[in-house]
Amino acid sequence: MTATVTSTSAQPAPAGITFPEGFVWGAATASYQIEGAAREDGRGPSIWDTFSRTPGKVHAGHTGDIACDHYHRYAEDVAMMADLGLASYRFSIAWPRIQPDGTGPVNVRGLDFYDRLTDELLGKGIDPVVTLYHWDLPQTLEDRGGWAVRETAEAFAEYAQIVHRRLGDRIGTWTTLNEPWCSAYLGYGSGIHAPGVQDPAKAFKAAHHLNLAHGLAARALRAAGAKNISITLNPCEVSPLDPANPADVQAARLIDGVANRIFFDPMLKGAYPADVLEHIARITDLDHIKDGDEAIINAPIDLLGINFYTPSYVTAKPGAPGALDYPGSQGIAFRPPVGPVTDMGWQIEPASLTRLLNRIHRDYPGTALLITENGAAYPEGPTEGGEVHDLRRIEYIDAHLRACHDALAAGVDLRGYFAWSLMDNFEWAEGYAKRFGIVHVDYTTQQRVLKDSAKWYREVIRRNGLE
Ligand code: IFM
Repeated sequence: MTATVTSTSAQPAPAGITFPEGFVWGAATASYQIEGAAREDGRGPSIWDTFSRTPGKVHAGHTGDIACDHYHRYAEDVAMMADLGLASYRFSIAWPRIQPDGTGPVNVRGLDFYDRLTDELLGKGIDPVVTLYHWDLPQTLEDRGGWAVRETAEAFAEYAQIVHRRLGDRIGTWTTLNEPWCSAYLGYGSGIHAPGVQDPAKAFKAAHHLNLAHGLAARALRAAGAKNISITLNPCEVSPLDPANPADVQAARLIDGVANRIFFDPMLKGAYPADVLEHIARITDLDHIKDGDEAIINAPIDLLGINFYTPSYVTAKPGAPGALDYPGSQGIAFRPPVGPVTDMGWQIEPASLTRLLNRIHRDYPGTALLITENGAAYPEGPTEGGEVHDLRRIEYIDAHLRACHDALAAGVDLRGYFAWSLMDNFEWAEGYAKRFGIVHVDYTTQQRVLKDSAKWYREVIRRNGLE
């Protein structure tokens, strides 16, 4: 059965659209969120094992110990991907499976798992897109300072080479990091993610060392023969609440620097913006940024992954405490969401994605883009008949695909779209309480059920477009 997208407003139904030939249709997951098998086959502990065991950090004390048990059910999951017609699958590799201590001895059984998964995908004609780091840092590295120290960036480049040596003959696309914004600012700024540190200076040091890790790994992968090298960022379109108010415009510029340009500019232009460096210098010295670092971070990439969910609107508000995940944002207030929101409380504004893609195209010309994540959390579960009617998710994805198409029409070099997520999973601090999957997972039985959105997405892929 194919779900029909019905408009909830009085607007006429939107016209059908077709995507360019070769547009890549995929779905994405991440290791800690789905694999489980947290203590199997020599895997070492990660910061998320520690964090999720720390009382009060994760909803209801949930952990990724079992998650979707994908480590054991990967073949069944790949068959499901094939049934959906996915051309590509984006997954991440758990560093602690490969080097349980983050440096030193390699755990071959960890590599074996990704070898099996890769072969299973290729056997079904699905192109594997690998992310080397999606937040599960080996705990030993955190004990030595984590992303706040330079050694972690150097260790990451070594780990990248180890994985490439084993899988480089079969993996086409290599993504270094997923969303360094989250690792730096949620991990070391607000502390709502592992390792749970609240220290603005460390947050900025982490941002730089993540940038450096990307550059060092990109260089090493290129030297080893990798062809398609990328990073995934989660840029946010930050708008002034009142565009006519210079103070609001200045507030938006500051947040844009901390959220976006601190990553984009060294990677794609080879230098941190002056205003961002000035801002960081108000919080910590700049000794952690060494001569030559920006050139390393500027290593050429072939593709830039964009994860998009929601926009931000900010206003200057003297006395406002600011947000810990935007260090130094005192005096700035974030407008609460307006209009419809997802189960995460995130405002739904597809046109913001079009504007964001156009802006990246304008400010960083020549960069090929891929939507590596987009989707929505909604709670719908199976009816008595065993179906999951998640119409709101279909509407969300439909609207964001139209936004992508608008960007394509404006000349943006957008190569594909990956739905987040293939299946319900461990949503970090929210545990299993938030469901992003187009496939429903019953965590008691581990049964997978295609939601209406998955059946609808299958038709979108088949048609290479929307009705
Ligand atoms: O689940 C996360 C994913 O791991 C990274 N991007 C955002 C998703 C939804 O919060």
